[in-house]
Amino acid sequence: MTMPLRCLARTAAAGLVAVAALTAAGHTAEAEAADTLGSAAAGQDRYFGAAVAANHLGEADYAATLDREFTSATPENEMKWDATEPSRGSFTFAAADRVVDHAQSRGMDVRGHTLVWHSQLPSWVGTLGAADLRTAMNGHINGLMGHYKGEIHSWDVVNEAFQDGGSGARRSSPFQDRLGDGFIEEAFRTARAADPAAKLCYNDYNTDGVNAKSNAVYAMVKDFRSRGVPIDCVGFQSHFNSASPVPADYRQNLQRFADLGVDVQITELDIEGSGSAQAADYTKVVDACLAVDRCTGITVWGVTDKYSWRSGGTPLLFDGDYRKKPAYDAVLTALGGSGDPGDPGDPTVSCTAAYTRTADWSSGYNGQVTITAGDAPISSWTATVTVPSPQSVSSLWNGTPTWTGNVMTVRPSWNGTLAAGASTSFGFTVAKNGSGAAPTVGGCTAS
Ligand code: 9MR
Repeated sequence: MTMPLRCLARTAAAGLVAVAALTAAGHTAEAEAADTLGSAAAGQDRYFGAAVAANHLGEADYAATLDREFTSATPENEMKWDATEPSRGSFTFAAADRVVDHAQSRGMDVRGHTLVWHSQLPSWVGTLGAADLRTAMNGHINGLMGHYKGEIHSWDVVNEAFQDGGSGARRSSPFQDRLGDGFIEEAFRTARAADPAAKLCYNDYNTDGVNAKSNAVYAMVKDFRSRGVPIDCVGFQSHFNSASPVPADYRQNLQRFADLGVDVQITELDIEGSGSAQAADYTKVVDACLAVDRCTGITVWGVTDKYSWRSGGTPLLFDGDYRKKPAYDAVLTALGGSGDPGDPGDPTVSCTAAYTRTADWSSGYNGQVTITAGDAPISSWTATVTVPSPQSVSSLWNGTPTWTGNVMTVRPSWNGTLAAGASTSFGFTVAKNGSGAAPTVGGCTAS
């Protein structure tokens, strides 16, 4: 039952991809600047992907942002061993299918993550002896790759098999401990037979620059290439923060792997931080990928900061309200695209006005209105103040008033430009003429 359903999905998706390609070609002919991450990356012959969680697809903004911006989807957890084969030989694909079906129906490609990994491994795997474990590993690869045969552009066949630190040694895992170094080669050979159309990747972290760990992976890939072990790509996870910044030799490292004859992919990119510093780091990563011909695509590890595995570090391109961050603009620009003001997802240009009475005496008072920009920078603002009759305004500072009856419309004098969230204020002196009533501030508009 399962295979025919997945084959139908694939055929439908292929049709959609063809339409998308035609549309993209039309855009190029009109020389329009690409205004999404996916279309800008396509202009550089690359994909731009995101890790996707099945349980968020029902959230309209999540799905809309994913569908608008990305051309590749990696199920964040749904294809892992604990999710797909919780007990031996019994496969559950429902959650992974939801991600794959969603992606395909929107013309996105799918990255497979991951077949053989020491983590998110159901406990039964760790109880097996060597012979049984070998059979189980190959059975797991065949089960997953068979289910999605022809539908996955790249599979992370083996994930994180090397230790951190200076030794370049393999990491202890049931596979390493019972099958020895050869388990990686065996996994790749099994994977090639299971789905010859899929690119087969080795994926790891802290291998983004030249170091002992990446040297060990490099030696393995070189050995595989020289002996004809089927490997097509190396994934560089690229989880960055202040303790693990974008390495200065990132491009050189990607290039030395590419020179072995494999593609390189940035597979789980996120960079903790905010504002222009975060944006500059994202630019470094995109520039490095674009400088390496065989860097075929970039995947960010999530759509929105609020669902990131490092959500406290706000490491992604969209904030928790799906607004584009400066890092988004930097990536789009680095990919050769450009956004339009008023794009969906752009922060709205807005301001608020708040009134306080700052001084009061028998015949008069001073009022102050504080103007605060919303989530986007503004270049001008307008606030209205209704002064109750019979009061009159005798002076006003830090603003330029025009009058209609007793409604005063105030625009900036020198203080129109405000950064996102920044404030300015104007003040005025009122003659009470017998009434101490408060003025009414009628709101703020920004441009
Ligand atoms: O983002 C994933 C998170 O939701 C899971 O809880 C976590 C469990 O191990 O795995 C995260 O994804 C990891 C990926 O599969 C492999 N590289 C490191 C990623 C971040 O931990």
